[in-house]
Amino acid sequence: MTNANSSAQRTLILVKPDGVRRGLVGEVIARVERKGYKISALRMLSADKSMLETHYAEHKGKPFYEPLMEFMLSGPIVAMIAEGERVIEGFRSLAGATDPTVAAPGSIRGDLARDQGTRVVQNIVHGSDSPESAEREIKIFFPNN
Ligand code: D4T
Repeated sequence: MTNANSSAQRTLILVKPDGVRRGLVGEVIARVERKGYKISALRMLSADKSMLETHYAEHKGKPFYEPLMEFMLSGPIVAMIAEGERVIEGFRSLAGATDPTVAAPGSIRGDLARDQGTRVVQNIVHGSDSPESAEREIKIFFPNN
């Protein structure tokens, strides 16, 4: 084996304002750590509009874009970098489906979130969906990492 660590990855995880408001930061961190991933950076911040415009550029123009921006600006968030083999896929599995109503029980969204009747889904966490997205998103929230 020339590269025994080829599947090691990093991902950006956000605890969104609903997760912070509900006191679920520790719960999210505990699940990530219990799964065995390493948290290599962590910060609480209030996102600004330009960070979110970059982060959610792919959703610009969609009906949920403005409510999503408003929601993400509605309170502090917690950003972290998690590392490990296949962590991108692994965290998305821990998070569960985007729609918390049908997210599998056992997942963060399946256990801890539901439809609140709002114009944007409030689903506690974000996780990068590819290595390219992860590196792009990490730069937004951790410019020095
Ligand atoms: P994030 O990006 O927050 O981890 O969520 P997902 O990867 O699961 O979902 P996404 O990027 O497709 O959507 C971003 C954000 O918008 C909300 N949303 C999404 C919504 O309110 N209505 C919708 O129809 C979609 C697709 C939820 C997450």
